[in-house]
Amino acid sequence: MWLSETTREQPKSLYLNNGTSNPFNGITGKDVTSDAYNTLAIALGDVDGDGDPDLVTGNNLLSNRVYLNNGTSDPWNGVTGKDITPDIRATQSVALGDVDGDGDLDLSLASPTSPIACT
Ligand SMILES: [Ca+2]
Ligand SMILES: [Ca+2]
Repeated sequence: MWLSETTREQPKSLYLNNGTSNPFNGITGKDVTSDAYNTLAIALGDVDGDGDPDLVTGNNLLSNRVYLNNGTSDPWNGVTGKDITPDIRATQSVALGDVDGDGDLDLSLASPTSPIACT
């Protein structure tokens, strides 16, 4: 699976690996969502603990969003993104990791004009 880095205000795209030595040859990307946020960074991680990777997007001067995997082979079909926080930043980097050791993924965001934020 490959998620494209998006261009400005375009939907995020998903490319599923074809299982060959040329893993994305002939693959057509699917839109993850019809949201047209100005996404500059993405990360995958199981943020709701159901075993499926979820998508977190870092957006430029818009709320950062999370898209929970629906558990099917079309993992974001029909999924509506949710704003993570009301913070508005020029997010350019997103990282997921369990920084407090409680077993849940935490989120770190970086932007060129704000301190690094952890959620
Ligand atoms: Ca999940
Ligand atoms: Ca945690």
